Amino acid sequence: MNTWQDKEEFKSEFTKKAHILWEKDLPDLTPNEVYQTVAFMVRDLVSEDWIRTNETYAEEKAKQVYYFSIEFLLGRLLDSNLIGLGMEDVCRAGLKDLGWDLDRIIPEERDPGLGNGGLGRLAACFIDSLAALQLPGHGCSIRYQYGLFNQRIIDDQQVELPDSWLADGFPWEVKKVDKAVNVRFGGNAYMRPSEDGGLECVYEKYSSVRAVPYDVPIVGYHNHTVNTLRLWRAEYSREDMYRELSLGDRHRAFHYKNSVQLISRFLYPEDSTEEGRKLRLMQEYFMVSAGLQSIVRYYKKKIKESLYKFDQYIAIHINDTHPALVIPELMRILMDEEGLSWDAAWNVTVRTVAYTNHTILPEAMERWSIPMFKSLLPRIYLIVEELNRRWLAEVRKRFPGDEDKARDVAVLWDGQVHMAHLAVLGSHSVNGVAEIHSQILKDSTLHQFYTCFPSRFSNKTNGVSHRRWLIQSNPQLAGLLDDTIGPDWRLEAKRLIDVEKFSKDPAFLERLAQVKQTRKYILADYIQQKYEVKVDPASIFDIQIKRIHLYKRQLLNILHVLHLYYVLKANPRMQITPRTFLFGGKAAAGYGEAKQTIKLINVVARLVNNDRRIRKQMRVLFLENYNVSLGQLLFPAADVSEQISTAGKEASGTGNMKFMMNGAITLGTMDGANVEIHREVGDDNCVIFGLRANEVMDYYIHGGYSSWNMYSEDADIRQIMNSLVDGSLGNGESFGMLYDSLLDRNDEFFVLKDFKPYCQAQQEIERRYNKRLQWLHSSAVNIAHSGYFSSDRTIRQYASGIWHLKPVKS
Ligand code: Z15
Repeated sequence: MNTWQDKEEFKSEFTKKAHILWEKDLPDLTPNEVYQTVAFMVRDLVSEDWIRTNETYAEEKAKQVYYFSIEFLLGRLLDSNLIGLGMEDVCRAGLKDLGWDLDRIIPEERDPGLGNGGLGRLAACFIDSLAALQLPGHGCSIRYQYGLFNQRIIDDQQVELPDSWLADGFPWEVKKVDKAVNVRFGGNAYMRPSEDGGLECVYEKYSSVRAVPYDVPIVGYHNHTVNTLRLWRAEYSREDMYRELSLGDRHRAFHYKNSVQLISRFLYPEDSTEEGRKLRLMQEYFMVSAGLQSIVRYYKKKIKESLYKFDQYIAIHINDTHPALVIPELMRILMDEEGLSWDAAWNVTVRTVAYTNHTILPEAMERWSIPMFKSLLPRIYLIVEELNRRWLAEVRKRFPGDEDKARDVAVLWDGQVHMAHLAVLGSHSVNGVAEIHSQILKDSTLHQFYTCFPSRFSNKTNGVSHRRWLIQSNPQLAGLLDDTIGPDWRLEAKRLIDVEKFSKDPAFLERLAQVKQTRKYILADYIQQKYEVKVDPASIFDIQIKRIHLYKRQLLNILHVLHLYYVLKANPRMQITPRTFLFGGKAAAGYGEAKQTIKLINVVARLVNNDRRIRKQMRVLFLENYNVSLGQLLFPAADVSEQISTAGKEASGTGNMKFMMNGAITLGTMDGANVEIHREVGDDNCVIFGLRANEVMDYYIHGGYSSWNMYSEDADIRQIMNSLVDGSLGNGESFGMLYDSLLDRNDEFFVLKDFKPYCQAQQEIERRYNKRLQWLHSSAVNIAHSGYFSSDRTIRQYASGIWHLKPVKS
């Protein structure tokens, strides 16, 4: 069975399933039990197609891509799977007859928070698009027992609570005990002469970790394709544990057990920064080795072709450098286990692997200390050492005496393993995630590599799943679009361009305004229920939601809010269009400035919201625990999308696309994908301000920027800056770390430099908002042009330009 014929069939299946699962009468079920019952029913529906899809791929020997990512930020799966199967209406009607509301059942699912931010959510959109396009592609990652921390705000500050998302079970996973593999750490590795007169590797005294896969179905859109996300869990091997115990050393035995289980216990909470800790390196190798072993095993069992042809059937993609150890690990398997020569193994490896870079921030570039790397992964280190030796010999031959070049492309340098260099060297394809970002890679970050391998470099501008971020998040807008341009856009997001014809049609614009108003009411209700705070649905909803980071400049936003507050205080007669400033996002637990930014937002919020006169004109709110589900409430309700990173710093951004798809107007810098959004919609339909990337670059190279000058020459800047440290924001609060980063450390991200241009851009937003029809027209133009930013377009580009995959009908 892979559908419910009608609601009657749903109800009878539900009754059976609930009885088996809970041994309770239906009226006694808790909402969570209802959720789980429906989830298990959906899994039953999927299983036939899931098996069929795998059989078809194997029978046709279709080329498949494995997308390795240390994060997959899936969000809830019940609703998306119901939509994918086309079963949402039947389910809703059946539940209604039984006395439940699907919209109240859906929130019972806990967000699988197996990611931090953009990188992890991109991976989730990508596997969604692969399945929707019937492309043979699967995800590979870690089944973290604890996802990204839950954020609470206590006394204005972020507090991190553990996210034990698996506590009540996860109905979507299937444990595959028979597919477990071993991953080895530590010990000694050395080369010795082999019988055939060559060299072979001896690897001994290692300890083994059992990697057990948990498979999650990734459901296509109305097409019977079901791909797989394989999540690996680390378990101790009973054998090893009993051996230790039999040797009489209980402490060693339990230490072994605990240290093994730690590998898949926590997701690291850093986004776009790197901590360089041993456990993280263990996680990376654990995922890579387990994933590759299972791919090679599949290849030998089902494809049964020569390993020299591996790349004709298998593509491996690495999402940033975290999985870059696939390169030496594939070399190891091909040489040590399959007997290929170095050169043969290297050819296969390079042709198989492709790499996406997601950042140019130096603090996010992964580097491992050689002593740590070597002691944890001795065999892998030998391979890295050898590939580095061969590579530098080649570079020094081609460019004699150019040691600057050698340094810029070395994998081992200054006592460190440089993962981005490993990734570029061992891949046939390197791409950035937006045009400006890919250009910066070629011009600066990876310039020397670009001169060596120009044809490896390309751009693949990011995208987002219009199924999750429009169909699922905003059914009101989706319905209006169906009424206006027909439903083709659901299958082909480019068709959204047909909305442009209606972008001056007053009747359509009126309905668009109603949809936005409805979504603002829904959000206002949620905020009222959850925080007991009133927001005015008639005000402009101005939203910045993303990880908290200095380069993303939440500071610029909140300092403008503070400035506006002072202006209103000083001019009691002044009237502005009422505005609600909403913020959301998590700060890495160890990132002091980011945590202080959250506190500043909350302190300013109290100042503003407690002022009886001011709060009629503006409100400020920091929403706790921003995650995928909260995003699904926020994007549809936004009027203004804050995308204000320092130009050149945000590789792409993807929230910008979700806002656009939901009809918000971008207020942004010329950074990341904002550049392409601006090109799509034009100056009239977004508001761009601030330094350009080349200007920022010139300041870094030639100097000439002094934030002290900005401070001393501008009274408004002086006022807001002083308030950070003079205790005037209430309770004598002081924000020394932020003050120092802006003044003592010369404002690395040009917050003060861009402050006045940002204030003017905010006034421009207000001017445009008050020309109601023109604003609605802009909103429609944004929706019409958001089709380009569907991850379906991105994935088609990867599939044809990098992976060479073709769709396979299931
Ligand atoms: C992350 O979320 C991103 C880059 C990283 O290097 C890491 Cl470690 C995490 C983000 C970028 O900051 C963002 O601009 C981009 O849109 C996203 O990856 C997806 O490419």
